[in-house]
Amino acid sequence: MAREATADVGLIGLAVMGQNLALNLADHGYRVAVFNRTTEVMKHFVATEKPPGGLVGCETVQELVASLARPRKVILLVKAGPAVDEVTKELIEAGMEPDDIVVDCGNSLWTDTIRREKEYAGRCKFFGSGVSGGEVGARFGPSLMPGGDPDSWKHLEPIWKAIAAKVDEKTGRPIESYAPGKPVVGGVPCTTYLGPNGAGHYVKMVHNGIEYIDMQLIAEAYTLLTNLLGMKPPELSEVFDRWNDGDLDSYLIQITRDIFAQHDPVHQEGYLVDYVLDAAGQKGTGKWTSVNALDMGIPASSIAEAVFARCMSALKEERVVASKHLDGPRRAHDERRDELVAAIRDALYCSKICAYAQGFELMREGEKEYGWSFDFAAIAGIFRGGCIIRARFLQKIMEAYSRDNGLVNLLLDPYFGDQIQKGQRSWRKVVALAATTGIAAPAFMSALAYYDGYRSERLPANLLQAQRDYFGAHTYERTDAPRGTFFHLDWTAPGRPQVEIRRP
Ligand code: 2AM
Repeated sequence: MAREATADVGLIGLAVMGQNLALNLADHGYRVAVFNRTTEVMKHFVATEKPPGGLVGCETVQELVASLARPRKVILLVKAGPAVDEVTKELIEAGMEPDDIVVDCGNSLWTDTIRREKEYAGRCKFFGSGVSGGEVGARFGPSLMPGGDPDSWKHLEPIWKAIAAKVDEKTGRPIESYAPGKPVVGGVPCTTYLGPNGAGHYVKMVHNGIEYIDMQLIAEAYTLLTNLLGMKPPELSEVFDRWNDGDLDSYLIQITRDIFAQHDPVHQEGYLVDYVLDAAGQKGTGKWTSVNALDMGIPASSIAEAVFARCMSALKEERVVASKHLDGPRRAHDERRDELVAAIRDALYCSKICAYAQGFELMREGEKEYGWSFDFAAIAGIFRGGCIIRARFLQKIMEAYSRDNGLVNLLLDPYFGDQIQKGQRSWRKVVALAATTGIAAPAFMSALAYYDGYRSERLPANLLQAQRDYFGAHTYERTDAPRGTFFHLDWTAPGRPQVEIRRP
């Protein structure tokens, strides 16, 4: 039975993220047609929730398509991977037209989004949008990273701006409301059109890569505070609370503070964090970011290190065995408590700046590789609210790129250069202390190595090139010859080097 076109937007996939995004849309007055593969889930949702804009429960994809005003806009929140193609094809068969828009809001690989846009062209507009902020973000305002056909964006823009998180225009601080049916009024929305095809999903992926390293750095600060100073959860909670009142102010620091304050709900005494098994899982976006960095030759080493740190943690059984066999140094030091806490804070902050420098450098290469044209200030701007990496210092990153969108690396911005200058003595002290006391702090260490590598006029890669030429005749450039002129020496019977001129 054909349904009257009464809904403004459709949404498929009613797991928690889908339900919450549907409620967020309806809180802003949009009438949302909803469908879920398992019909019971949809029925229960529609029966229990009565948001202002209204929900239209659909038992079939055909019903959903028929219920939508043109151009139809259908948001997908189904499992990333083949399900996205299956549902898109179903939508096309159910009557989607060439200008109707399918928006994939899952964590899809950006190359899949590029492929899908081409594959479905002429049948529908396939659009991609990153959504960050977890369940609460989806419900009350996520950071949204849209990419796709610019004409389709015109139709999506008012909706995206309505449902996105908001920040204060002057301070850049999030304006939050967690009251159902009473969304935030005013403020700057945390969404901006990022570019065609996979640009949105690409930025979302890098966001997640930054999230991995941000979390790992906090975890390393925790292990140092615990192992060097014997801090227990309540004290750790106080430290993180203090750290939140300054440059480190961020969602991840806030939840860390709250996690340390959480008692164990099972035992009568003790803190939950001490009972949580130290084996981390991952869904893949950190790995994708690292693989992409390797593919493009960008040294996002700390992001990769954060992924490997999770892999190391997952080897729980092996580590338990190894801990009985492999010796390390004693954890003795003569640092003063307050000074060491402050130094760990500085190490965390400096490492974090390097992590963001890597993420933004990766996006700079990504835009070249895929022909996008990113506004980096706008990207930092939409990370200020709603998303997991939201933090006070993103305002500073936004300001840095507003001064110069062509900024090659965040470390070269005067503000951030100065911040590192102020913190680097402590940072080095903490990294050295981790090494001498045998505490694994791979992200702190790799961030420092990144910093020292990046500021090195000369690295030992001359030797690498000589070795490569020695065993494989891979050639080398000379410091006294123009770049692009390559030499080879027969190292076992040395004479004058042979010159090989290569033109691009
Ligand atoms: P389900 O409730 O029927 O499992 C997250 O997994 C969401 O994606 C759920 O709403 C799930 O529906 C939906 N989903 C996963 N795979 C799907 C598919 N192949 N087709 C339609 N929906 C799918």
